[in-house]
Amino acid sequence: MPEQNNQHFHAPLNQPRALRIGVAGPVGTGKSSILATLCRELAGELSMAVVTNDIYTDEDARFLRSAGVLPTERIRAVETGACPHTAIRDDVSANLDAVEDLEEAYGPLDLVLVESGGDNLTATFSPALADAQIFAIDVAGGGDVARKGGPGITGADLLVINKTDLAPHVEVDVERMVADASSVRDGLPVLALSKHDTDSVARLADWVRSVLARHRAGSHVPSDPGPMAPHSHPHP
Ligand SMILES: Nc1nc2c(ncn2[C@@H]2O[C@H](COP(=O)(O)OP(=O)(O)OP(=O)(O)O)[C@@H](O)[C@H]2O)c(=O)[nH]1
Ligand SMILES: [Mg+2]
Repeated sequence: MPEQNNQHFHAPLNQPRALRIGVAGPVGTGKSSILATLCRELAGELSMAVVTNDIYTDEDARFLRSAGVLPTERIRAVETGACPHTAIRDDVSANLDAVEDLEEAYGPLDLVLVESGGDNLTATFSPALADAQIFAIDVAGGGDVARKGGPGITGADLLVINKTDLAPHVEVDVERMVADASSVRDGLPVLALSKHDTDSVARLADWVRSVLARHRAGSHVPSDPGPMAPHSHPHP
């Protein structure tokens, strides 16, 4: 999709930079689909760009470009070459470069979405990269995932329990899963989502609008869900 005439897109003059929202979660829980959904819902009212992270490929960026939800040049891929959490938490410079390049090329932007590579339950964004973060789990991973905890489940700004349309096929009680998640989140929101359920998609878009409103008002404070569990990497 070629760059459109986006003259009607503009960020308020007093807005220093776009809101950066990170989307993290285990492999295959629907992160790219969430980005595609948000682009579909919001690109008509907000000036947006996207950064994806993959370990070895630019698969997610290609998926989003082919979905036609944003002008292709507004979708950048970072190939992390290492565990995804490294690039969203330990050394965010490649991601920050990509976000800043997009802002310079197409700014002023309202919203930049950053997709983490699929990682484990403990990977979260550094607040130096993401102003707010969504953590995605899905019903297909099992109803007990919400009880397993980890900083994304307990502390992300929004926890998405995704693919609720599949719940009957995998014998998961969505209400129970939402209740389990809510009980460890100390009042933070939990959203049961399916890309096929327009009401849930509208709630997701409204959540982003509400964070953006707070960001623009200067009242949104990025919070850190916490670091990942202790682990080590072998070095060559
Ligand atoms: N039924 C159903 N399938 C979904 C939904 N959201 C995503 N999927 C499917 O789940 C699969 C994985 O979705 P992706 O969006 O690629 O997941 P991801 O988390 O980005 O995957 P990685 O980047 O590889 O970790 C795809 O086949 C999607 O079509 C949903 O709401 N319902
Ligand atoms: Mg993906």
